[in-house]
Amino acid sequence: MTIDHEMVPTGLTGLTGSTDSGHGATAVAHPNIALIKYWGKRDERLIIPYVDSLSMTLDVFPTHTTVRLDPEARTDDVVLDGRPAEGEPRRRVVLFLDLVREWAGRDERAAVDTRNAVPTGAGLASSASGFAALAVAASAAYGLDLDPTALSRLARRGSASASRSIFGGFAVCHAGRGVGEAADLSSFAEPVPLPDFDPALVVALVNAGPKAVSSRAAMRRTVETSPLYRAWATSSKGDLTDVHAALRRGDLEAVGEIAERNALGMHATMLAARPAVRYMSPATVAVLDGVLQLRKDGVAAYATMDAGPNVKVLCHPEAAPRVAETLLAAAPGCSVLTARRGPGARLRSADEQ
Ligand code: 2P0
Repeated sequence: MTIDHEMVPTGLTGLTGSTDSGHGATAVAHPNIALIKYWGKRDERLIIPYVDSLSMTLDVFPTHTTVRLDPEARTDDVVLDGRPAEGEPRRRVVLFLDLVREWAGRDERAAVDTRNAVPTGAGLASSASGFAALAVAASAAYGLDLDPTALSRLARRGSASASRSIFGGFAVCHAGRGVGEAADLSSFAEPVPLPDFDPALVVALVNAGPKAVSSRAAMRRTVETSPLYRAWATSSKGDLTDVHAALRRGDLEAVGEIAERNALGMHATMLAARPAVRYMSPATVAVLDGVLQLRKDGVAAYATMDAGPNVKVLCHPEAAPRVAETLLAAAPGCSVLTARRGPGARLRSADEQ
């Protein structure tokens, strides 16, 4: 398999030039949007998905994360978007650092400073970019020299979707096989080389506020109570096979149709959970109507939605302005932004802004 530079995280070998004084490192990572979704864990501790997923890493909304070791400190210090993190977000970062310390055989505490260009927890994949950046920065700060597969497994322990943001362009995350260590070793993401497939993804932000139900709680409830979950997980396997074939053909229309049905099916599993989880708002449905209208008018545009009310619309780059205009008209008050495929997670050198 050929891997172009966009797909491989750079600066992951050693500390030279990429860390400050060997005690700290800064990394940047971008969110990804799944065309075939991950929803549901078969191992909550190791974060092993039930289903394979496939995504496009974006060129917008980066997360920048610095990890600096502090041999004097007795606890980790975690700052998220300029404020001390508390509660669950802090607990997840500390748990992640504990894992990195275990892998590195070290015990220093760390100061973590992470900044999202995207609203945190709004269904815009901030945990994907967040844990991908943290995996790259923390592994470098603690002196681990991980290959992309190991780095992707590490990122998965923060958030399964983060395993995909290690790579640029398109990536597939394997749900893995077996249980325990076998599952842990076989669940990772890897790039899907598609150098010529470069669609646009128009993001319609209908609400940038934090979601009412975390994706973690929502997927647990769905797996435990939704009678539709298993049917979706089974059909998702077929969707993945079909999307691989469509991607190889560069057939955006087929890719979009498969991605849209996969996302709507995932939301159907949530609507059938007890009690239901509903991330769609009236503005979401208005945007979906706008997408249908575009298709009626002959514009190839296909929607996907994650754990939030925002909609991402796949289209040809030349159609993006028209798509953006239509979505704005369909849901006045939303804001739109056009993303393209973006780079993998990487260490940032000291002189970069
Ligand atoms: C995805 N989502 O494939 C799916 C589709 C949201 C809907 O991955 O519990 O933050 O940390 O592994 O990765 C969002 O969930 O969940 C997500 P955890 P994550 O992108």
